[in-house]
Amino acid sequence: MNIQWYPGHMAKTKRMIAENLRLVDVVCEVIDSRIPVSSRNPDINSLTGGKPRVIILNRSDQADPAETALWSKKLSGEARCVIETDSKTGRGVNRFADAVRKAAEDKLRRAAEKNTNAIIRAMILGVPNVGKSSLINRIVGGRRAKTEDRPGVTRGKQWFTVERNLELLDTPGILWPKFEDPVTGMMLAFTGAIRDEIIDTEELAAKLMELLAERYPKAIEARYKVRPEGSGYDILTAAAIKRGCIVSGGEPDITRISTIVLDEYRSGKLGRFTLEKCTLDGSDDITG
Ligand SMILES: Nc1nc2c(ncn2[C@@H]2O[C@H](COP(=O)(O)OP(=O)(O)OP(=O)(O)O)[C@@H](O)[C@H]2O)c(=O)[nH]1
Ligand SMILES: [Mg+2]
Repeated sequence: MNIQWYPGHMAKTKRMIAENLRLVDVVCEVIDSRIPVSSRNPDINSLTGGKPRVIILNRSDQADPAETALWSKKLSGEARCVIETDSKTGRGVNRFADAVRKAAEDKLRRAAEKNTNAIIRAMILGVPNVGKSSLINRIVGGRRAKTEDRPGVTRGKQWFTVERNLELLDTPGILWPKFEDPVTGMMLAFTGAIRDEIIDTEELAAKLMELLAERYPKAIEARYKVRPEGSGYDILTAAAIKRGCIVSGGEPDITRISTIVLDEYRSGKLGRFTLEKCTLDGSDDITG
């Protein structure tokens, strides 16, 4: 799958992270629980220069819970704290402040020794549409950060005060260099991290169907009343016929069924699916 992206974004990303890094004590890396490999920056370790990190497995409500638990365990080797959240309902978000304080415990201890008050500042980092601003709204209460169901909503950086001693920096979603890798690009497109306008909807839906039919055949069978066999296009075609998506002339309407499948996957109607499985042997460790 060929997804166009502008050149030079890598340099811009590096600059953005470097500039903000000087201002914070903790980096909060927000990951999409459905794609814990593709939604991570492969250069995160070098880019964040050893700053204490909290990993947030967001959208946990949309992922396979058993898989998320495995990922949580695996990623705990890379962060001071890993938490699972659903920023839509707020589930798990109550663990956030403590996680950040734990990550910043060196600074807090030094301040306590000097009898001073330390303000902990944390930067929220992640791919577009993963739920960074929603997470912040859940933490601070209300709808102070702008959120929308499409990538590219947050434009500039913005500070939020959680409590007297804790401040959060919301940042625009950024795509990573590995995004040019076709599998990574596809995973990010499935979940909605990449604008749909630059993607071939039918090709994307066919690829998603193929993957889901392989991983979660029963769910596909139950939802679309089709046999989860053959190519992604074959399954889409069968689903179009079952759903009555037919164009004049009697041909199956692949465009329409493609949009339906992508929407149903993204809204969670199909079920809780993790598209990237966790192996605990370290073979899918992308940060090296
Ligand atoms: N189901 C579910 N939806 C979520 C979750 N977190 C965020 N969303 C939804 O995802 C959409 C995007 O959320 P945002 O908070 O705007 O995402 P963002 O990471 O700030 O996006 P950018 O600013 O564009 O980078 C919104 O429609 C949210 O309601 C979650 O944990 N579960
Ligand atoms: Mg945002």
